[in-house]
Amino acid sequence: MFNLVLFGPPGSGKGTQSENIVNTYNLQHISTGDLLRDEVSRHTPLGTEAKKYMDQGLLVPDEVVIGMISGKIDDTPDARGFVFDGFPRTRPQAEALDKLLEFKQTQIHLVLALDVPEPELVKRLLGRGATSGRSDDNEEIIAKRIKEYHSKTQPVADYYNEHGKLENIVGDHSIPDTFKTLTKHINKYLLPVT
Ligand code: B4P
Repeated sequence: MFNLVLFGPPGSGKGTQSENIVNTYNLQHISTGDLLRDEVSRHTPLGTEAKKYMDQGLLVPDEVVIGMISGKIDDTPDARGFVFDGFPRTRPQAEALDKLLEFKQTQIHLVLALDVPEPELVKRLLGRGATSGRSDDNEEIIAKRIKEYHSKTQPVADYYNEHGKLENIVGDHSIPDTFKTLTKHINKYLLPVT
């Protein structure tokens, strides 16, 4: 089994690149953003709680997100591996994921961190907001998300760096060029199936 974390600030392209990666390597995609948006659209109690945070550009509480992930991993016991997209986003989430995977006798093998300058992030998120109907479609919420990223999520990169698993990737090249760079790192662990 091969498990990858795709890491980066809001709008760095985690969702975009995850799609390409799971198709190329036949991995399971776990996006906490997608899972939360699904809960919101179905008006579940979890979704109603999560929406309060998401609409303000804040992270959803750790216990909510960690509970969701555990069930999702159990759904596909025969997976070739997982791409964790947008998770972990806090150090407690990273520690919980390590414990969960250890219990399942596996681990995170590689963390690829997309590095994109802030003005480009804002531009992309405004562009996505114009068509997606997502709540982070204005500069005030985007600024809050980036602040939240620096205070709570950036320490996750330090955590994986301490464990020798982090690779930094230039993320402001074109989508295909960025993908090519990502595959160079993944190919050291796993061969493409397509
Ligand atoms: P997410 O759904 O994870 O998404 P994101 O960070 O906004 O964007 P991503 O990096 O995936 O960028 P994308 O590919 O779309 O988070 C949403 C919210 O959910 C969070 O704010 C939080 O409240 C909550 N949440 C999620 N996970 C959580 C957790 N673990 N704990 C707590 N809360 C959690 O790319 C953005 C745009 O750029 C797109 O339009 C794309 O087409 C474009 N783009 C991508 N790559 C490009 C490139 N190379 N060049 C030009 N454009 C590019």
